Formats: sequence, structure tokens, C-alpha cells
Amino acid sequence: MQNISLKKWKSGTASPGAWICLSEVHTAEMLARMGFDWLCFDLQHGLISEAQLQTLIPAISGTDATPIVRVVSNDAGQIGRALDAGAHGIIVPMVNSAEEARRAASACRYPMEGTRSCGPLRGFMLDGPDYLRSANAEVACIVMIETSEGLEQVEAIAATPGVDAIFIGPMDLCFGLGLVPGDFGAPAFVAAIARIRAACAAAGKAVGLFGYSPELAGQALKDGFNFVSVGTDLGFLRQGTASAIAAAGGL
Ligand code: 3PY
Ligand code: MG
Repeated sequence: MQNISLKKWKSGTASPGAWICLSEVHTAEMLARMGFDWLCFDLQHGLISEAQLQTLIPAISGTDATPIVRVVSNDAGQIGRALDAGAHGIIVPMVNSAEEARRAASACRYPMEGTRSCGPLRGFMLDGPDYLRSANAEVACIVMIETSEGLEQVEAIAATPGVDAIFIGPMDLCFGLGLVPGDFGAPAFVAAIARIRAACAAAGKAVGLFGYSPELAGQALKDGFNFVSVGTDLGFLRQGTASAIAAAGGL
């Protein structure tokens, strides 16, 4: 297997993606053909069950979009199942320490680098035995910084071997800083983002951001974030519907 998005992140090329919250395979299939580098299927907050994930990932397999899964929590069983379903990257929410980051990285990698159990049904189907040779290097382990504890430990988390990237959850991070979610201009929030980016730069790790709006996402990509979600399937549907209604002169 090859993870084209991970290569881009490592080479410093800005990499836009989209967030999938809906369980509708054709929505995912369409978005995978719109030019995004990656799609993230969100099992933590998305309206997607694990069973539905098993049909969503195959819907984008024939495209260039890298399938990423945000798991519900830092659980080796869940991470293994998402990878066996065909995810090429795992986003783990709410990582608060280097030890938690080490557990996430270990769950993403086969021995001797980690503790992932062998049974990559879709990996074997698509790549044959080559999957086992390439998976450890190609699977992206992405941990989220979005709590005050995580922020306090961000330098150690970023330096954890096996962690490829840090992904910032801006809304939870606001909560962690005692701010109202969305208060992205607050000095504490701006300082937190700078600290996370500095930790990633020092550790040589990629840094990504959940784009709260397409405008903020575009700015973040220009500002040097390696990967940013431009929007969600649900948001695109809402925005597209609103502009269609406006174009029709209103309802
Ligand atoms: C956050 O903003 O907290 C996120 O996790 C984005 O999904
Ligand atoms: Mg969050």
C-alpha cells in the first residue's frame, strides 16, 4: 500500500481533506472524486457506525483520496478494526500524554514496531502480501491535541516515536482553555496553536487542523499547516442548499 497523503505531509505540501459525518456511501464516493487528498470518516462524532464504515471505505477505494478514520477513543481493538477495514490513517482523539500517544502508535503498527494483530482483510484483498511489508511505514498515526492536559504535554507527545502527525481539534481545545468554542482570536488560543506548531516543527512531525470554516481552512493551508479539513459532508450539503435557495430567489 502507499499513503500519498502521508508523503505530502512529510514533504511539506499543503494537503486539503474533507470530513465525513454521514453514512451515505454515494456522498463519500462523490467527495472522493472532488480532488481532496484525504477523507476522514468520523466514528467519534459522525453519524457513522462501525458496520457502515465497512462499506464507506470500499466506496472510495478506487480513488486517489486517502481513507482516514477518527476512532471513538484510544482503543487498540477499534484501531485494528479500522485499519483492517482499509483505513490508511488513524486519528485518535483526546490524547493527553506521551504514554497515550505511545499506545496509539503501537496499535497502528505490526511487531516489532508495535502490537497490531495480523488480519488485514482488505489490505490483503487490495495489495496482497505486500500489505504486510508496507503497512508499518505507510499507515499514518495521528493523535489529537484538544485538551489542556494534551497541550501541557504536547512537546513529549509530538516527540513520541511512531506518531506521524498531530491534529488540532479547535473546538475542544477552546473548552480546554476555558474559552467558548469558536473564540479562535483569543490570545490563549493563538498561543496554544503556536505552541503545538512549534512542538511539531521541533519533532519533525506534521501538523493538521480541523477547519472550522472553508475560509479558515484555506488560511491555515496558506499558513503552513500540513493538512486541514476544508469542511464536512453535512456542511457542504447545508452550504450548497443555502446558496441554491438564494440563487432561486429564496423560498
Ligand atoms: C474539535 O474541534 O474538537 C474536533 O475534534 C473537530 O472535530
Ligand atoms: Mg474534538
